[in-house]
Formats: sequence, C-alpha cells, structure tokens
Amino acid sequence: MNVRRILSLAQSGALLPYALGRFATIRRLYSRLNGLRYPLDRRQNKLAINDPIFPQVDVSQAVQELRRDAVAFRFDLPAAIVNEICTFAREGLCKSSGFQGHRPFLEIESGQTAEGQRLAMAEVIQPLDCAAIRKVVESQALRQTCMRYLGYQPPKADIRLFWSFVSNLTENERRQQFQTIDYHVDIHDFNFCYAHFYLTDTDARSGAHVMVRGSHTRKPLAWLIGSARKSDAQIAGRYAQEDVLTIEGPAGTGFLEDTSCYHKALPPLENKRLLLQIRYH
Ligand SMILES: O=C(O)CCC(=O)C(=O)O
Repeated sequence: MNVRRILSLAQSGALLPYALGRFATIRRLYSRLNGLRYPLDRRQNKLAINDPIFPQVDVSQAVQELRRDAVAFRFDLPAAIVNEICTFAREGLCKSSGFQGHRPFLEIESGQTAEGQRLAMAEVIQPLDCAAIRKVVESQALRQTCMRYLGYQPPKADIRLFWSFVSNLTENERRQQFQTIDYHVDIHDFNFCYAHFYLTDTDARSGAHVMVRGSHTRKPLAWLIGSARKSDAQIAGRYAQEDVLTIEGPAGTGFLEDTSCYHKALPPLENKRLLLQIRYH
C-alpha cells in the first residue's frame, strides 16, 4: 500500500479498521463493546417476525448460515419492490468516476457518455428517496439477522444502488473506475454485514457476484497481513472449487454476506446489472 492510500485512510478514520478489522478476535471484541453501546433487544428474539417483504426468511437459520458460510440466501424481494426500485433507478441521476457531476441514467445507459467515455459503473444518487428502498433497509428480517449476527444493533446503514455496464474496458481501466473485479475482503470497519439484491436478471455473463464460502473464518495467517486483494490463482490454490460460489439469479434475488470473506464482481459481458447494496455496521 502506498503512502497516499495510508494518508487517505487516516484522514477518513478508516486506518485502524483497515489495519485491525481483519482479525477475527478484534472483530469479536468490537462486537462485545458495541453490544454495550447498542444492546441487542433480546425480547425481539422471542417474537415471530412477520416481515411483509421477506415472509420466507427464518432469522435463526440465516444467522447460522452467515456464521458457517459467510452467506445467507432466500432474501428475495417481491416483484412490486423490484419494479419500484428499477423505475427509480431508470429515472434517476447518476454519479460515476467516469464523469463530473450527475447525469440522467437514460443518457448513459449504453455504458458510455455522449463524449465517448466508457463507464464501468454508475451509482444512482440519493437512493433513500425511493420508498421501496427505505422499506427494504428497515425490514425487520434483515435488521434482526444482521443484529444477531453482529451482536449489536447496527447503528449505520450505508446504501448504494449501482449499475455495472457491459463494456470493452480493460481490467486495469475497470480497476481505475473502482470496479471490484479482483477478489478482496472488506476492511473499512471492524464489523459489518452486507445485503445484496439483484434488480436485473444476473448470471456469470451479466455481472454476477462471486464469493468464497467459509473464507471469512478460514484465511491463512499470512493473508491477514498486507493486501486485502488476492488473485484468482491464489484463491484457486487455497480454497476448494465447490466453495467458490458464482451467485446467479433472477431480478429480486437477495442474499446477506459477511464480506470479510473473499469476494468480487464479474465484469458484465452481455447485460448490465443493477445492484442494491446495504452495508449494516
Ligand atoms: O459488485 C459486486 O458484486 C461486489 C461489490 C464489492 O465487492 C464490494 O462492494 O466490496
């Protein structure tokens, strides 16, 4: 890591989590301390959760799956919510590292600006202006699962709604636009739990998310120090093929993930992807 990156992490207050958040013991300790500040509401454990968005979710089972695999499935969104978010995203303004300011999605939906700048991604601004997104963020099934997994009521939820475009950008050009096409672990905070929702049909040719099951707790000691990124060859040499999951699914497919596991995004080759990402921490 270069000096500029260290300084920018220090300025944003993320240096300590970057250095220490990768150690499971530190994360556990942080959870304990946060549990005092934002205590679990244990009465809620006993109440049946009647979540209108995720009636299918069994919170205890989801927590177990997160602990074991770093991923819990079945958080699929109803079609009405998917449609509302898609309409919002199509009508919205976007920001991107590929242009200054904001542009309507409809001007860049081809993955290129009018000036010919090719785009890896564009983020829809002010996602909380969408009522359907607010409902998802506040969903009890989602919050309860994250809360029980983390051991405290997560005080923050960061929301990103973003398009990943089909384009012939090189891998390096994608990296320059901050597309996470390399395996990495997230270490911007001590502890976190992510919810991901595909809003477009997604498969390996349209930007699927790839993760290594169980790698949140199974990392070689040497990998805990230094770069958070790993190459495909390093991952293939370390983890069983059957633990590398390419998560495909129709629009609405949702899953929770402890992104201290190794994960990455595949660059879309045939269709663009719209993803809603919520980081509870
Ligand atoms: O876009 C994706 O599927 C992955 C996103 C990711 O890797 C991240 O936000 O850390």
